[in-house]
Amino acid sequence: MSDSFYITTPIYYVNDKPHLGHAYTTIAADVITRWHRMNGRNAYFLTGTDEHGQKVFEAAEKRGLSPQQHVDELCEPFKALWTALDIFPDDFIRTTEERHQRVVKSVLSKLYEEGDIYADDYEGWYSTSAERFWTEKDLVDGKCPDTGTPVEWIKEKNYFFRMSKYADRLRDHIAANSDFIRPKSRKNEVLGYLKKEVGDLCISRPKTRLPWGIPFPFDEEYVTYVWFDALLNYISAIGFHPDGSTDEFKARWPASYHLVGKDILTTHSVYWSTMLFAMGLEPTQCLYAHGWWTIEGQKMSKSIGNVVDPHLLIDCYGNDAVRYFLMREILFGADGDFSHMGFMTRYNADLANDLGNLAHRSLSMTTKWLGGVVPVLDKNTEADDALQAVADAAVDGYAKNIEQMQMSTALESLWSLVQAGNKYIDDEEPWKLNREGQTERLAGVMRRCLEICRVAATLLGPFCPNKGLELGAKLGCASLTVEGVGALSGLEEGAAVDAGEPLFPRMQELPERIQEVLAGALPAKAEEVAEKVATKKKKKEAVVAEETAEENQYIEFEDFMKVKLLAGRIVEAQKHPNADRLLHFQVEVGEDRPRSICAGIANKYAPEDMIGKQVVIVANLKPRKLRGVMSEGMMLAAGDAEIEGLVTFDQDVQPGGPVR
Ligand code: ME8
Repeated sequence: MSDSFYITTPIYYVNDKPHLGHAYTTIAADVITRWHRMNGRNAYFLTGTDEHGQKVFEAAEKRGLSPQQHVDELCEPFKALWTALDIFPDDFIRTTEERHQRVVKSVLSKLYEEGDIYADDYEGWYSTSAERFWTEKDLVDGKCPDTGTPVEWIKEKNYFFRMSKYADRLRDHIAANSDFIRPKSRKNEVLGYLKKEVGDLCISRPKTRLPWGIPFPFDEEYVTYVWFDALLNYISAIGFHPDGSTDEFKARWPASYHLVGKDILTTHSVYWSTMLFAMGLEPTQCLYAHGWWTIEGQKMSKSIGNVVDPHLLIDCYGNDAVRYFLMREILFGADGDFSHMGFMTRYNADLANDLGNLAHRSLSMTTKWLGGVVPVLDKNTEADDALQAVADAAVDGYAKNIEQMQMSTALESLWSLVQAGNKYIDDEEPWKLNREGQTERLAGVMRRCLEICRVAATLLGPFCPNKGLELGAKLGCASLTVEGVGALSGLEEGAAVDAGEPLFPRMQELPERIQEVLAGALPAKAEEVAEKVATKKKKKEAVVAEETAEENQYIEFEDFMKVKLLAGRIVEAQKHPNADRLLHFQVEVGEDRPRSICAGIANKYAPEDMIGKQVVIVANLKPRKLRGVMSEGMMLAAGDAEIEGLVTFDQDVQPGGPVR
């Protein structure tokens, strides 16, 4: 792989504020850039704003501003959003900038001189909303096939780009380069489009109709078609000029990836590639068309009022969680639905539970039992070797997938390790190792858990840069390097660890602001959500209570008080008729008759030695039959599988008296 990696997003129209869709493409570009940088590659990431054209002109008119005032204002929310999402592009290009306009004009002149741009009369159906001409047969019910809006018949002189001249070369290029258009299904779509005859592209608009655009250098009556202008941003930003480009341009072109939504694949694959051919440049290495987000099952639209403001998500969920969700929830290339419940479910399952629990358990046990420093590894057992194998496979799967733009699958691969880490804790039972004083093994087990946290912190970095670093800091890890990341031995022994606050606090219900927005925009949805939240909340509370009890090994005093412990005196004892392990007793507990109780202590005690012994029994356990004999309580004893000794009293006590 070449050292230079150049990735772009579409440049977004400044006819409105940025929304979730814009955030999606730009987050993806940022994640990939971060990954390549982590691997020491010379990555360059470009985004920007598309500031000419009909849509922007109309938006400015609506606000009563000059187009320039309007675009100067509206490019700011895009820049601000990228900062809020911790996205730091290397350059942000605006098509109204002089550096861009200069290149567009030079390209127009050059191609005009070379005959690839020519003037002709044009007649056709013009759609203002789609900003293009259509033929009679393109129309659907006499309307624009793209936007469904009315079209008007226009005859006028225009300038054309000789796109038809390069159509065969494009067909050949697609056939010879299987990775040029991805995913594959999109490539087939473009090939289908190219089966039809490819005409020339009308690239001018008379100033009388659209005064807002880059004027033609050789005909001041015309401005450049917004797409011809906008596509050139990918090369104007990095120093292309038809009369001589910069060294930077020569080093970076062709771009590694243009990330685009599926809506603008044709313009990129057909218009842009043929433009590049005409300029004597190589096409981009890969056009990656991703899918489309719907919102709570509906198309995102201003009229429905369901346009998602990314700032609301950032404020309510945190920018790392938003980045994680968008990258994890759908495969890059497929369509997907954004719903707040879906967000909460994934957030809780992946971040609060899987990763949050692993980190919290590993760090708090290390703090409690091992002095809060990275402990020493012990010799690998079979289970440890198996864990290392999972780590190797997870890291390998992550790298392969992220290199292929499969961010969701990469995260899935990382999560296989996080989940294996949680299972390792359950299997190795560090609390038992601690109880039994097996300090060396306890240290080894905890060390491996912390190592998994390090792998997660490192590989989470491109997706959740803040949380990755935060987890790294908790592990006493000053730098998280990707080289050799999967070896479960990379932490610094003796470094101080810090459990601190949970990385991703569990969400019990949707934040109030989100509930309000839902209620305002989609009342039915809000009701449905409220209902789902209530049931989920109940279920979750039960799970949380259970988990907390298990995790902390603490119970509330009231819970302890529910257990009825009584002093008892054994009055009869015999072998259990059907089980060698069990003895069967009659125990006096101050009731009108002794209780029948079975206990698994036959390995330690003979029945005849038991008569008269004072014991502690759990008196309110639900009675149950043990191998055919009713047991109406449990006798307390020390030991786990094997009984070591019965709990008795050092003084005579009254049978039936409470034990606290
Ligand atoms: O098309 N789901 O700009 P634009 C996913 N200026 N992605 C979405 C989305 C959704 N619902 N909605 C928008 C333009 N996007 C031109 C581009 S490039 C030389 C010129 C994303 O503001 C997606 O990347 O309409 C889509 O391609 C882009 O926003 C369209 O942004």
